[in-house]
Amino acid sequence: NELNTIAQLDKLPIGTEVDFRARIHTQRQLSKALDFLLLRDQTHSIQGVLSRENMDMVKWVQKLNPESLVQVHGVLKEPPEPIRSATHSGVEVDIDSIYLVNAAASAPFSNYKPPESLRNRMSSRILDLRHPSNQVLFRVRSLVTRVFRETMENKGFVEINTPKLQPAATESGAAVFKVNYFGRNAFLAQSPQLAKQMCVSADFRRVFEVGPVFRAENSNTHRHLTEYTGLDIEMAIDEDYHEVIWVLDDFLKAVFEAVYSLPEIELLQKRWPSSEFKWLEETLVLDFKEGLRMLREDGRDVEEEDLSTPDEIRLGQLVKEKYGTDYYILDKFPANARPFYTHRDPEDRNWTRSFDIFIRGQEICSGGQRIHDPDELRTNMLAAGISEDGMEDYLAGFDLGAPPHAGAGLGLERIVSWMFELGDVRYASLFHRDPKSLPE
Ligand code: ATP
Ligand code: AMO
Repeated sequence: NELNTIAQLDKLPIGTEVDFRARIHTQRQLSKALDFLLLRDQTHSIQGVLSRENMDMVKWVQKLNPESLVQVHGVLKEPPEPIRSATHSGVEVDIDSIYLVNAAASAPFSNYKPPESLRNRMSSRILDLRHPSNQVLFRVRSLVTRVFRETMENKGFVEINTPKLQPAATESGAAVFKVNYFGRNAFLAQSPQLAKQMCVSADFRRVFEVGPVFRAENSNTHRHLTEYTGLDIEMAIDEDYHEVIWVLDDFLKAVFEAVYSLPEIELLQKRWPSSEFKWLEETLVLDFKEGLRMLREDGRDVEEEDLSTPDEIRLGQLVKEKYGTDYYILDKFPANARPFYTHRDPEDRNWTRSFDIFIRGQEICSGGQRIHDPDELRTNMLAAGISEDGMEDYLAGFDLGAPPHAGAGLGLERIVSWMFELGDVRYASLFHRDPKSLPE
């Protein structure tokens, strides 16, 4: 007989004999005659009742630590005062027998009342991940990736896996991890930027990747990881780089729809309460210059170079007030703020054909049109102080005639963290890496 999940027990008639596996969440001795066990599986819980007629069994169970994995045989019964919720069973189980599947040693904290601080929780990440809110969070993460793959495949994109060991830095600006490659220097990819452009030069037309991205930035913020998961796309464009924006817009709207209609989402929101996420049927694309104007009108002293993080957050609030959306696109960034491969605006070369995407005032994506003219690209690299060493294969693609193209990269942890206002990207990373990770 297959074991039931706790969620399934709720749907069976009272009096049914059931077998299921669960962890001991808490134990309470509330009356002289009975012991109560709160039993938990991935996302659901149920109350188990042990009669004290079998004192040997009661004493044995009392010695088990919370988190111990047990297999229960019992009969479903109506509780005196049902406390049904979406994830707590409305029925109880009268326990006939209980077997220890595997014992848990004494845990550093109780998942019944886990600590609130990130640091304390991360001190025992496996225990923390067992918490139902995390079980849901990582299903959400998986769903975002699935929607990404589905959307891109439906639009004729090919999934690629680009090398993470690179001969040169792949992203100007972001710092790079150096590794010893048989006595030579190699670098961990700071993005699939060069390789995905090379695929377009190779006439793949439309490509996407889900893969690790390494950044050696010593940034101890709630938004920076040293290893994160990038969702990247690159495509040949017919007329205009906004074709990339509309692909991403379809993807993100499909994510919002799918994620906010998950039934277990309340478990996530119980732990991380967040305001309702609003988006418009027709996505707002705001010019960077208009963003600057809104910030200045608000009394902020902003430069034309780039926006600081507090400026971005304030702009997010101003956009929300004016347009009623938590999701928008900021378009046509100044050239100073963008990497060497970014296509300039031919009308005014201080500006570019590039954009960022924001949710709740926080950046989740950067993208834009790329330079496809080899001479212009070499001139830009020289101006940016980027050596051609290690870039030969990349540049060869342009010398062979690359199609006009555009693309973008999104940070998976940032999408999930800002959608649900987790407050820190570390929560959305399984075993996070930041500048303080790894023992000395
Ligand atoms: P990008 O995707 O372009 O890398 P980002 O969100 O990672 O964007 P960066 O351009 O890398 O941002 O970093 C610039 C912003 O990060 C600055 O505005 C600064 O506020 C913030 N920042 C970076 N490092 C730190 C730090 N150690 N402490 C606080 N803030 C930091
Ligand atoms: P960028 O450097 O802006 O652009 O990175 C793209 C997206 O990746 C996420 N991100 C991060 N997430 C967690 N920790 C970090 N340290 C971190 N740094 C960046 C953000 C960001 O928007 N090659 C370009 C993309 C392109 O033009 O195709 C690039 O890498 O969500």
